[in-house]
Amino acid sequence: MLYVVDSRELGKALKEEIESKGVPAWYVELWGHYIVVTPPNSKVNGLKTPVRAAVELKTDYQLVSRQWKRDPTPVKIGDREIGEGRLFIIAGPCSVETEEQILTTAKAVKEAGADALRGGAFKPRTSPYTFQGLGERGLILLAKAREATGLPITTELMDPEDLPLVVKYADAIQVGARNMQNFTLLKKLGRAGKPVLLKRGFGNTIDEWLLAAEYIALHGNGDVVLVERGIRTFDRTLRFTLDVGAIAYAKQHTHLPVIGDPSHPAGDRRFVIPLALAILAAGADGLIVEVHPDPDNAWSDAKQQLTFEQFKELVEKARAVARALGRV
Ligand SMILES: [Mn+2]
Repeated sequence: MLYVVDSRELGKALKEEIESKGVPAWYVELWGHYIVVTPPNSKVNGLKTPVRAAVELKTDYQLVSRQWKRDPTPVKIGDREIGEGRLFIIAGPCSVETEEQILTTAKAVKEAGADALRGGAFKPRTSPYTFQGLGERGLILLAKAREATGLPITTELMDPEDLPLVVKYADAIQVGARNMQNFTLLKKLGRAGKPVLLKRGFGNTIDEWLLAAEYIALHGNGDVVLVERGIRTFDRTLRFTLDVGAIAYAKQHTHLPVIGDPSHPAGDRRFVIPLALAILAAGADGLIVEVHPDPDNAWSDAKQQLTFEQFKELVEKARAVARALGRV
């Protein structure tokens, strides 16, 4: 059950009243609402605290569901908003490598029309022998690029221990596919005070993805952006299978923004633009895409990163699709 009340005092009173009847309850302030939630299918009768709305949800994820909050939730990244009605593009290299690399990329993607800069400092790599990221040095270089261009920066957090460090530099924190169900990390991000870009695990269902978002919201952070990045199927021709249906489904079932990553499912730069356009056509609010000044010599994901020229082409085509769908 989800209850919306008129004040913090009423929220706390309602939580106490429900708990006195032996049912667990959580109080959260999210998206301008005072909310009390109890586990799904745990209706309590005869409550005395006045409530504005009591909603019985038909899903396990409650806070992030569109069943009670029909208006879309915009999420602010730096001074820019990601949400319904406009196209938001995050671009940058897979990994931060050198000062020159990140600065030239930041300038190029900004000029082409990107809204935010991405760059990995802590890299989740399949092999322990491959480049693991520059760590804090990478974060410092990202901050320099923000200073030079004004673009907000997003980067992945892997280890909950690095949270204070990443919070210090990043405007939004990425949770990678491999960490989507790292519940310790998700709970900590609930208290991080920064927007979260939550990638879908490549072996996870849509419901598991939405429940991961619910974890972050229930622990106090409503600024969550869902990111579809491809799943693993029987077909290994492309690196992953982009699940465009998941984007359409998530847009209808949650009020949170949904974006797509065309780079990792493509695995090859020749397929990134078509996948990006499919992501937008399926209803996503934006893209997160890998761009590198010299992709062939990149220290990670060399095959799939776009050149500056290709990124310009992507932005032009993406804008045309967005316009056709009534977005700006
Ligand atoms: Mn990558």
